[in-house]
Amino acid sequence: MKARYLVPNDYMADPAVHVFNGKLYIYPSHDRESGIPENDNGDHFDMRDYHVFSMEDVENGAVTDHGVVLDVNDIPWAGRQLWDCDLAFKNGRYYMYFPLKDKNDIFRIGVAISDRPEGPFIPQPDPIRGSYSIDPAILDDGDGRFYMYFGGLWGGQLQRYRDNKILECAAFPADNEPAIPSRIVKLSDDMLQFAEEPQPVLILDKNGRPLTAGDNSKRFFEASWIHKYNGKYYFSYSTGDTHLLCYAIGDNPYGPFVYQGVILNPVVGWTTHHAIVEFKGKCYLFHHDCVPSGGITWLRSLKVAELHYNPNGTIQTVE
Ligand code: FUB
Repeated sequence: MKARYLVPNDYMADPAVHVFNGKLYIYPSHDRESGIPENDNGDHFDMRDYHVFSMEDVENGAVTDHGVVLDVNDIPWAGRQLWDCDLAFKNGRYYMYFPLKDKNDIFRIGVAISDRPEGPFIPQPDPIRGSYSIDPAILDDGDGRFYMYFGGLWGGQLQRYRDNKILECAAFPADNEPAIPSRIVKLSDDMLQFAEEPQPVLILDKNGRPLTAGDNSKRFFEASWIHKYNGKYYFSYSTGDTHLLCYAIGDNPYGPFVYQGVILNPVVGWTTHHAIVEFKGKCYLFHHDCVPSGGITWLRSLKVAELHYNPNGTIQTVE
């Protein structure tokens, strides 16, 4: 299949993608031109709402826009910046998890609920207790347990936390120290809170050593995604300042995960972000780039490409 853009008339990024009721649903961030100058905090990514899109066929089919399903003005605790969200389905309800800065400019993760995959979604009055940072990605482990992976460096504020406590000052490890990890946490039965303390997601090299902070073409930066293939857990993520999408494989949701390689080489634009989903017997990589906006980092466009596995379960790099 030839890679293709999905929403040519608007800027959408950070896709989360799921199959519900035999249809494919896309939950992206909605980029816009806010006029805010670009900086390392990502203030220029000032998104204010989410749309939902659906497709019956990835290769040639139409993409249906279900319109605005959640607006920052409807979230009681909102400050600014609706970033990458993800979805989960349980007992007839759809739960949308979204990062948003609160009124103190601290990223927290909120939940909004709908009885339909295409929304609209009604936000809970408060963010999840103990939540922080950005980029929630949900694993439905198929046994009634749901896990959230989350976290992002720099503008995502993960460097401001250690052992789930906020630090007085942001702290980055030295280059030869273990990298700042993404986090994993089990969700409560009602899907509205954490059921435990978040734990680090350890990524090891092939010799069993944790990836270091200086290994910035391999270590975690942001944009967690998790999927299962042949009974293994594939944790994938962006390396941020080196602009790669990489992956690591583990035997259970908590890891450790062993680094395997690159899924997607750098695209046009600073950020790279993705979802991997199987639909109608094929595997797809949804991601974004900034080609249609002429390289404007904060105006990104949704794209899909087919993804292929090698017989040993490794993923072929998409160029
Ligand atoms: O869209 C804002 C941020 O950019 C996301 O949360 C990150 O993953 C990066 O794509």
